[in-house]
Amino acid sequence: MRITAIDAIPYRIPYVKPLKFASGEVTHADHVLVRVHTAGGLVGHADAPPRPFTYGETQAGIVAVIDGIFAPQLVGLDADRRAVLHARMHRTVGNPAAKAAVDMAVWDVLTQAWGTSVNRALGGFTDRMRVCHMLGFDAPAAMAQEASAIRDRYGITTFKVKVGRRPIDLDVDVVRALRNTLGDKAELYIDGNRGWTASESLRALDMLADAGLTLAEELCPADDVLGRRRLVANCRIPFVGDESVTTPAEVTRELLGGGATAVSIKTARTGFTGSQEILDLARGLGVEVVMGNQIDGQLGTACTVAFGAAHAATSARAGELSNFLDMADDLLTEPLRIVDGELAVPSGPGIGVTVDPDKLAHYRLDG
Ligand code: MUC
Ligand code: MG
Repeated sequence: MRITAIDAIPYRIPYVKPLKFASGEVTHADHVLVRVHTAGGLVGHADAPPRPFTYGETQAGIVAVIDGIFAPQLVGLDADRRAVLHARMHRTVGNPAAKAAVDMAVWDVLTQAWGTSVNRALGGFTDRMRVCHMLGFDAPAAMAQEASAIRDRYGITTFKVKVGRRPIDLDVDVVRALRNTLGDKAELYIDGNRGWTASESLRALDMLADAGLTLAEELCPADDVLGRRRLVANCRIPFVGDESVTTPAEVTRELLGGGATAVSIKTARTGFTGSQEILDLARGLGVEVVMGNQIDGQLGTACTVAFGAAHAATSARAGELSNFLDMADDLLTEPLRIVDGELAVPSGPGIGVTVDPDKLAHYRLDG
């Protein structure tokens, strides 16, 4: 099944509720839809969300690297020769979201051809995951109100709270307000996106010792090597590496160097192939994983749940699968639905979803 063309289509959909966090802010989904066409007529889809504040990629850069480098390297190759495909893409350094989207679009088209779903091809452990909702910066009362509205409407009881502001009391007050509003049974964890120093992080964790947090993610930069090691050594809950662990080598370095004790897996940056490598590595090293969110739309979220539900370790805890709820619209013909706090893997072949041509025509930026 020969690859005949690869499209990189920039599009823009506004957010109803912009997401703010320590390393940046997202007001629009300025993403790139990647399509892989094959000789038999099947087409694979995936989404590339540029996150300049995390990986340096931009929307124009993703289009340029796919159009200018990856497509010429890959058109003509049989889609099932994924090892060749990866060897060619990895001649170019960086560009994780662009590479991940090509990888996932190829998996989409291959599994369609094989008459199965990505979820089943990867392991098919279960067909659904519990959902965690990510709460961006706001005042304590507003964040508590948002969380209770999400819980009441979608049955979600796990929340990742963005922290990393100064003074640290602001975020400490947010966590306290959430615990008071949601009660003891809600799961709460925090993500600093490198906003605090190691000492600020330790102070915040001390102040929140009785808040029942289950995870702490990227509270300070991994590049503050000794400070980070001291923080992680003194953290009583798993310390999740996110933007510091985007490749198997980084995972190994951070885990063995004491910079993290758990790993966030994001299909938006490692695709299905790289996410599988990171999952196997994390399992081999005996650390917990969480399915993270790259502030994905519905197509990206469908990829996360397809992978997360495919394995026991990735479906053990709630996955970050709901931030598409903050968007004004999306590209799919059938919207994803969160019911009783769970998201089911879409049931179609491949990734299981279909892009609506009218919506794409409306939101695409390339004419
Ligand atoms: C997260 O977990 O950090 C914010 C920045 C990014 O790259 O991903 C999001 C969520
Ligand atoms: Mg994070």
